[in-house]
Amino acid sequence: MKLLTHSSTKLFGVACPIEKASVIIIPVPWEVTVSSRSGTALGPESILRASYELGTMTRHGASGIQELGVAMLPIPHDWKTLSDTLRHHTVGYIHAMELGFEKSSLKKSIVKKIDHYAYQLKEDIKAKALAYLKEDKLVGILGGDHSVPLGLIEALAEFHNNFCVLQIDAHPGLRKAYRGFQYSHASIMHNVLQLPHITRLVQVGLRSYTTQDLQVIAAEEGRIFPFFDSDFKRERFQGVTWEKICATIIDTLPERIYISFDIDGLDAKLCPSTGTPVPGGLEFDEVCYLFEQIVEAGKKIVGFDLCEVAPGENMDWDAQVGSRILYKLAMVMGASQGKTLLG
Ligand SMILES: [Mn+2]
Repeated sequence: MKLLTHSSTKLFGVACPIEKASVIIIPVPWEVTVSSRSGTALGPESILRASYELGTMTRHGASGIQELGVAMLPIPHDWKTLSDTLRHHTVGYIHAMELGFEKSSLKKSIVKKIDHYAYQLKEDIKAKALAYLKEDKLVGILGGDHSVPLGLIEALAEFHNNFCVLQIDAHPGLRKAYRGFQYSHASIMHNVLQLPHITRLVQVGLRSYTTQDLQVIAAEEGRIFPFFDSDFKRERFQGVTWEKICATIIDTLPERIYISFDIDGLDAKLCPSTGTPVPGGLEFDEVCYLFEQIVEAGKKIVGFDLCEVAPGENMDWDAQVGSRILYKLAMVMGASQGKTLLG
């Protein structure tokens, strides 16, 4: 695959040519299978815009990012257009399902069509990610809904025999072909676990799940390590420090970690426009501290995704939070690989 050698995005307000970047961000404006509110296909664009202001607002300014070199590829508007078109079909299909027509052959053909394009998207992302990983660059995905990181995780599996996925999320994402879609956002971790390279899935912030989810978690004991938000809250109310809780989480992590960050893992006040906000959740500073502690513990972050950020009607609030999380993810990944200092 021919690598892009220019960037027109100026993520974080810094013009970083792709050939000089240590970290490549692949934007994926895709939300074909989202089940409730839409908007996350606009995530990459809104975060990019919000990121222009970021350089002046952090302790180290833009210097950390400049030193690390972070470049976001141009947003692929053709995928956004396809996502919008296919989503019209999905909305009709989900509505028909709710009315009890899910077995009709017409609906099956819609599912087949959507699975086909979702597979193509995954392969496209995988090919892009592989090309940059081979150039010794670090790669992050900016969604889009939570179905989109699978291509990057598959690409990383070609480089690492075993690694762990640390998932920040209110939802387990363990449904098998949710609503019939193989690549549903609600099935991301089910799909990830099909890769034998993923030795562990550590889920942090869970607070919206079904009995079925809990059964899957129990059946995968030793491979899935769930951390429920309600347990965090109870411990915090009883005086346990966040540092201690972080240490417990870090104890479950092996050396190599992929971070899959669904923005709804955060307190809903920080992501009011995301598709499925849930009360409770992690604070911004708590999650930043957890990431810093992971780096301090000497773990290597091999890749990440940030998904489900949607601009909504709150102007750019969701995107402001999202851009700061993206900044943090890029910095901690770079720092964990010795390419920059924690910023
Ligand atoms: Mn979620």
